[in-house]
Amino acid sequence: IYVDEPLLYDTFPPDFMWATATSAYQIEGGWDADGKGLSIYDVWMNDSNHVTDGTSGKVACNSYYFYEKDIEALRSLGVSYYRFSISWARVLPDGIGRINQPGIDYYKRLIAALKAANIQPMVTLYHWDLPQALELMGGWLNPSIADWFEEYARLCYTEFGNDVKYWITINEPWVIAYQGYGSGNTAPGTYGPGTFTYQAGHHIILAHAKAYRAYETQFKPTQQGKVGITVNINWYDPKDDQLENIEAAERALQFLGGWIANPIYGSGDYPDVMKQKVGDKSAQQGFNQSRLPEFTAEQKILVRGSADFFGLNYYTSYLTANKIQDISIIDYGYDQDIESYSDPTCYQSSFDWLTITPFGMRKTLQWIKDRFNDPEIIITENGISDRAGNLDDVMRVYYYKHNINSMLKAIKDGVRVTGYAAWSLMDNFEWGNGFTQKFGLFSIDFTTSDLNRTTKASARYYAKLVNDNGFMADQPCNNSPI
Ligand code: PNW
Repeated sequence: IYVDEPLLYDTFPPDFMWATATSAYQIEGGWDADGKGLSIYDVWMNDSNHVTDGTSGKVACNSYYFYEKDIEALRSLGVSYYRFSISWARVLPDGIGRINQPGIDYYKRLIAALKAANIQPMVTLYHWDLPQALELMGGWLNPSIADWFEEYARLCYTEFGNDVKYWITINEPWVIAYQGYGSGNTAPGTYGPGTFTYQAGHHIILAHAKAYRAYETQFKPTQQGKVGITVNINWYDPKDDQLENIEAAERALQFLGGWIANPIYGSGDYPDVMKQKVGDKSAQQGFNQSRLPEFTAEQKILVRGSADFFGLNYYTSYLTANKIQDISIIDYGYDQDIESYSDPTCYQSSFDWLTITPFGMRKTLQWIKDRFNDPEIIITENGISDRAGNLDDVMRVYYYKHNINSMLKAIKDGVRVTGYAAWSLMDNFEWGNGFTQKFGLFSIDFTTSDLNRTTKASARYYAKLVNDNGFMADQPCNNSPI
């Protein structure tokens, strides 16, 4: 199943987009500054039981005030792009209607300062921080959210679109739908693992498509940018070469990635295997229709082809086996009839779900190319955390070196990867893990008020790689044992 290959010493295409990524709630702070409305994370993180260290993103990296420090760090990396997200409630405190001008002004200052530093913005419209006012109307379970999101997207295209050429509508629909409205493990904490999960996912796809079509028809002709969505996919290998396990691994990938990607980049509809599994189980469970919603013919036309590139967040890989699950449990996870686990021979990070599996990067990219019509792909996140946060972060250097090399191999295989964003620029508020899981290329001492960004070894390594635009055989660090 797995054949290790030596590092490839070669460079990336000349215009390859090197970047780092962050998100609004994880870095901005200023949670109630200058007329910002509340988001579901302001509400959720107010309950210290929801965060392992009892903290919140109220201040975080304080980028609302300290964004110049972020730009200084980006400048020292030499990256040409910065992926950040806009806080919906900062620009539209009620989610729709009333505009908060100071919020608009903040993003204008940030974008202007980035461009002055020769760094292009790559902007995510939605990285999970839904305005609380919209959650009170049902959030992602209300079909009207497609229109609410379109209104918000139009405002952003209007205000920032002359300077933003890459838009990501929504970050990781899987997390929003399953964690937010299924298991209820994160905001807004709604529980409906086998029902709400699919309904939220459905509305996310439609919201994305409406925002894409708004850009395509009214903004693209003059602004000439690209709009995509970011899907999180981890790689699933079968645990052995038995057919039922090979099929289980493909099923896992289809439930995770195909769920969102097949409607948008593939046939315009959910993957067959999902329709079949969820449909059969729903019938056996006594539902009079599938728990997986159906797209109307009109919606399929709206959704199909509604992206100019494929945003991929890739972190890790699992081994997979077929496992027929208990039919009495109504849950997106159980619907898949699989079990999966981390390969114990791979390095386990401090985060339970994340082992270092660079080979999965190349395989995931090839899988996307093969299943979804060879789209342009931008890696919008890839990274690893530790707890100690040492400046001498050799394990992170290893992770980036080998994952980026694996991506280079995929490019040589013919996959159209045009950009890469490391997660994350700096240590930040890692959702339910607070400040205990550190993903940064730069370290921040959160006990100080200046919150200075300090270079880690991984930042120096990444800067060199970016500067070389790839891997030079004569660089000593490229030949080192890590
Ligand atoms: C991403 N998984 O989420 C998010 O986009 C970031 O905001 C976050 O900080 C980062 O990963 C690190 O956690 C993921 O279970 C959540 O495979 C879960 C998974 C992957 C990515």
